[in-house]
Amino acid sequence: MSKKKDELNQRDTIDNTKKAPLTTNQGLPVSEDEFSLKAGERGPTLMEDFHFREKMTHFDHERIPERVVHARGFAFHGEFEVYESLEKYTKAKFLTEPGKKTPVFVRFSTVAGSRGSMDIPRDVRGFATKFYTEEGNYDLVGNNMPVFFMQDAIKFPDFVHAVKPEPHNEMPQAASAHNTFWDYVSMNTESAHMVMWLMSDRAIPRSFNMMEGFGVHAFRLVNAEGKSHFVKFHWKPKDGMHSVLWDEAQIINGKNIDFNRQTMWENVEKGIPAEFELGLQIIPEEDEFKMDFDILDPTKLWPEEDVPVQIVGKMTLNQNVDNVFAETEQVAFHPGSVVPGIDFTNDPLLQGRLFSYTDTQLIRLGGPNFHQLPINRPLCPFSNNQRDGYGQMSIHKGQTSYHINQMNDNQPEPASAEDGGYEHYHEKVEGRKVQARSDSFKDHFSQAKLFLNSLSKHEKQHLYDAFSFELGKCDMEIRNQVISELINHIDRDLTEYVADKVGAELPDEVNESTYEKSSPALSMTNTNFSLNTRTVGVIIMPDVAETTLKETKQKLEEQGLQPTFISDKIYHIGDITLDATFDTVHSVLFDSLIVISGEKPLPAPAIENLEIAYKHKKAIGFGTDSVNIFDSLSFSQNDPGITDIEQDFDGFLNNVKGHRVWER
Ligand code: HDE
Repeated sequence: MSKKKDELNQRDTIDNTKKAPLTTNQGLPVSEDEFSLKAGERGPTLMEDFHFREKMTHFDHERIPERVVHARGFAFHGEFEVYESLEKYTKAKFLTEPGKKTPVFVRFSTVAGSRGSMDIPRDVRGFATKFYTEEGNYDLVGNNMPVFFMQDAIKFPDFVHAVKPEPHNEMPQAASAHNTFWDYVSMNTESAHMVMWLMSDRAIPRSFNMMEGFGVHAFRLVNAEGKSHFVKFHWKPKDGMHSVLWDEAQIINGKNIDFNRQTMWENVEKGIPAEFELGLQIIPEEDEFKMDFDILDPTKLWPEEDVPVQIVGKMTLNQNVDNVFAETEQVAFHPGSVVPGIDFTNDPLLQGRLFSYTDTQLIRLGGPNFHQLPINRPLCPFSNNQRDGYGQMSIHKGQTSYHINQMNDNQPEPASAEDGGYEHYHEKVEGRKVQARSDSFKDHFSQAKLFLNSLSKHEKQHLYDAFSFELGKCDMEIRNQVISELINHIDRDLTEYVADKVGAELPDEVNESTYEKSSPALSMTNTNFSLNTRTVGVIIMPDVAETTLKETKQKLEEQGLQPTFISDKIYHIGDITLDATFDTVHSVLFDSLIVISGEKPLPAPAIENLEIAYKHKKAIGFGTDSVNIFDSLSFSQNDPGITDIEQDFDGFLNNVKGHRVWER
């Protein structure tokens, strides 16, 4: 168990699984919890019933404001292990002792939707990590996309107002496919690059363990000698990055709104962790101006081919929370929570974030002591002269609460940098006070084009279709505006395709970016492929032999695959009880399907599931005795990705591992 989870268990858990009397909050045992105190059996309820009043009052106050963005999230405990000392770059202790393990808590989230929205909208995913280090909590509050919608934090409220449901009718929920979002991005073209990411498959990840994470901004690493390097942080998923299809996402959101959180929660319960490697892109200070963009601009990525990602450690998420509200909802991240050896740059987006996160916790968690909540408390001791406030949970002893003091020997006392005190990097700064943006931030389209240039054929097609879907949901004036002001500046072919698809005007002038570079690392085809956590829906007919079922189950489980046996009702075949019916599951919830039928023809729901799995380019396997199923299907056993599992089980496994059969 990680140290943090251990601490939570020891100090803060009220274990309701154990036998214990029901008491009031004052500890008084309660004798009656079904009937309120009344004057006679049919009489009015009496104010005097303190247990009723306390129970109801607490209930009335059970909700807190959801996060203004990233409201829907799910979190896991785990640990981070650094592979080798990074003392060359940083003095952060959790990065300088090889093999050192640091407890972490990671919250994954969507951005636009409210707390009860669905798991797979088209959206950015938050990927926020709290490292409980011996030098205090370090928060790496990142996303699953490496760039952002704007360059200056002052524009964040405008952007969020535009992407959230429209204020006059609060529609649509958790979606960017509406007028105000597209009006905003076409009028604020610094969003162009990020919009390309949002329209790509990265916006609909298959699961939390199959997406990358990015710190987005350029940060600084500072070593013991005070030398600084610019750094960008990456999380690389061990299972590779994979996404669902948009058509599939829309069905999943109806069939299982909790799809992402449920799959990972279940895996962790089964003892299957999610693993990510930490990567660093480093640029020495003296190379600050060597790229063809400004490295402080958060709408630009540093191509991995130019600045390689050095893998420096591994994070393993292997424990579920015990209580979602206490942990996932009350966790408070802040990009300003750093440790010695990690510092900020002048990225104007980052600078604004440094203000926003504490401010938002004050309203959300109701006062200045939220750092004392069990999930937020550092594992190392902490002490200062901050006192009182709502929800103060500590009893500070002593007479003085100010610095400098003589009465208490000046305790608690600041530490020098040598003794672990945080010292801000001594950056030389000069300039006039101006409200302006550097010219070096003004190229909005080159990296949007870089991203497009880097995609494979099917990824490009998905992006074209995503633009067409989203603009198809907007008014014609907005479609025209987006086409002429935004995408015509990125790529003409994309512009022509989308304009034609949504019936918009095609601008006469060809004005596309001529940027020619590509970055293979941006394509999801260049990733890891693994069977880990992959699922198989096994459709069976009731006349299938018990031995066939047992063999299939064993073969799949031996490979680490997770089979779910499905039929029209729950049959008991020998000592096997089927897992699910066509009423409760659907092919969109699985990575692949197998069908094993006996003599009987396939029922309609089985046909529907197989047809949809085929449409979603999933691996489909069948048993040799089931060849006649193809009489009722629109595809044949010779199509790509359709395999006889008795003849070619490895072929089936390869198709599952490959995620999708794109050539179909
Ligand atoms: Fe955030 N962001 N953000 N953001 N952000 C919040 O803080 C904000 C930005 C990110 O799971 C809020 O506690 C501003 C970039 C994540 O609890 C709020 C700006 C990146 C999470 C806030 C940004 C992020 C948040 C809302 C522009 C990727 C969820 C609730 C300057 C690097 C953390 C909260 C969790 C949450 C402000 C831009 C990531 C309002 C002003 C860029 C993952 O403070």
